[in-house]
Amino acid sequence: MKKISIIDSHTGGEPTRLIVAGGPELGSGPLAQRLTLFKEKFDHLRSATVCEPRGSDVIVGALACVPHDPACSAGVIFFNNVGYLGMCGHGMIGFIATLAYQNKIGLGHHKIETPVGVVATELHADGSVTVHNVPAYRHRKDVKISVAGHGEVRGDVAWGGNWFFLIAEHGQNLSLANVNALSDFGQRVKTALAEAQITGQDGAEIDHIELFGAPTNPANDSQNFVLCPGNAYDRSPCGTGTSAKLACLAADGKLAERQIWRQESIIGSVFEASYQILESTPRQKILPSIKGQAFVNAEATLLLDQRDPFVWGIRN
Ligand code: PYC
Repeated sequence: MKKISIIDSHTGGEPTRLIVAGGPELGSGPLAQRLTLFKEKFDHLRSATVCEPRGSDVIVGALACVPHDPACSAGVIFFNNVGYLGMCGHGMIGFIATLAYQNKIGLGHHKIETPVGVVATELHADGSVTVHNVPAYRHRKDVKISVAGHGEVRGDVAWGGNWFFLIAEHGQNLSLANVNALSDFGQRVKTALAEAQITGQDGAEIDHIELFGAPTNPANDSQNFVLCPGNAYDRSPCGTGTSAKLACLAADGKLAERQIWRQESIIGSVFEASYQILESTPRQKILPSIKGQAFVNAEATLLLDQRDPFVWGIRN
């Protein structure tokens, strides 16, 4: 029977399931190349790990990899119930906390290789982690779309390691009790974007929808609701979504360089974020930093019995 060893953690309520042994053999090339191999030859191991009946739509998976870049302490590929993620902020915080739990890293700075670039991280003495994400930027401002059942909605398209459509004015009640309606609205926005052929750079699909509202805690700057590609909502404030938000705030001159932005999630967990300007070109690029905390909450062995008709998960 095939076995996969995993360590689970959560970052601000959002789970990360790290494969530490028994994952796909992807060789030793750059992580972008290994990701292609994962998708083409081993996608059944993605679904076996994160989809039902072993997993759930909410779980983000991560594969620990030996890095190709010798400057990096480790490498990681993130995935979910429907596919793969370029970067994942909450997942990276969970990855660092898990490496620390395994005594593979100590306090301080660690470079981590991902398929979309090298991410610098810092493990702090209190267990919190800062992720200096890949460069973020706003691609389009104030894009108008027509959302079925809701009418005209405006938002920004921004990259924060994944593609986001960010909406401030949406008429929705941002609360945990209302997540079904928020998810339905987010799915309609995604459909409207696809129908209007509104994409990220080079035709990339915008697969994350992010709504903003007033924070429930006045110590925070904003609350968000993030709909992820597989239609689960992010329990954390979403590291890549917060990075995309920083890019928009920076482009609008609403947040100064190094000023702290406290982003609250739909369940009340918080990431502390700030940015540095990388390129002051018309399409300004920023380097976002996201600080949060993860807790390891399970260590297990997945058993893959070939007689089980759902051994590779319920795939959609
Ligand atoms: O934290 O970047 C993030 C993230 C992406 C999808 C779920 N979480």
